[in-house]
Amino acid sequence: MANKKRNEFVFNMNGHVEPQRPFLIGVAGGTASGKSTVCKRIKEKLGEEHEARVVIIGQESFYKDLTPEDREKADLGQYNFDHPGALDIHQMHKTLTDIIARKIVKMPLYDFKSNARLKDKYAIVHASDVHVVLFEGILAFYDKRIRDLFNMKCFVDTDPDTRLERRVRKDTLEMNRDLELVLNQYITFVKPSFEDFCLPTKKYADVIIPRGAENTVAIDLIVQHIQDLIRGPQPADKNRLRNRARHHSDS
Ligand code: UZR
Ligand code: MG
Repeated sequence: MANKKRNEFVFNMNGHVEPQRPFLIGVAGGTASGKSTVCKRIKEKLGEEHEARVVIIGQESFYKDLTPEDREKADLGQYNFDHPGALDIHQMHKTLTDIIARKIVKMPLYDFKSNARLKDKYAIVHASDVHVVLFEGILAFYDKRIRDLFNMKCFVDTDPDTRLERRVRKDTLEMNRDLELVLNQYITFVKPSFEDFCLPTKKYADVIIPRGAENTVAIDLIVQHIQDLIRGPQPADKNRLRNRARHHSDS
């Protein structure tokens, strides 16, 4: 029964039935804006209410391996993790295109505490039976080739003071980092890079989510929209389309 239902998932965009590729959603926004939580909520709702299989991919999986010198800098809060150059954009693109092609994809896992990929640990995504992929990161919309892969683009727009407060709490309480280093890194790298590389990509968003995860209305609307695309036109819509077509051919 569950399988039958899953086979019925066909994405219908602008009246065209697309071949069954996963529906790819990009979620961008500044650090600590609530991107991961927004994705989690969307995943929970789609899973619980619509039996959709949803995978969340974080941009941090694509941080480049650091050289010993960069590692030293990172430990002193002097490495810019917010610059596009810190990311392996090519691998990011390849992973997403492989997922679209329904391949089995091996993704590195990242550890924020050690600023490094976990050794010999991967997340395996079986893209053949995934319905929706949420890709989240500060620079999710930075590269045009990656941007063009998304069926839907959301920008989580949370007040910068709130983001700073959360960033400081996370880094000091959860990561045990030194407050002075955290604030220094924020003012030297995080804030300027946000303004240079993240904020300018807000214009590409289809949906802007003010306040992030607490915005349940926006999240419900997004989930509803995805559900409509997943189900394709319902009988009532089909009748309406048929009547409209008849009307046009009569006139
Ligand atoms: P999100 N970051 C680290 O602090 N350490 C790392 O090894 C990798 C990333 C931070 C980075 C960035 N800078 O702003 C943030 N800081 O992760 C992006 N400070 O992650 O989008 O989840 O906030
Ligand atoms: Mg995050």
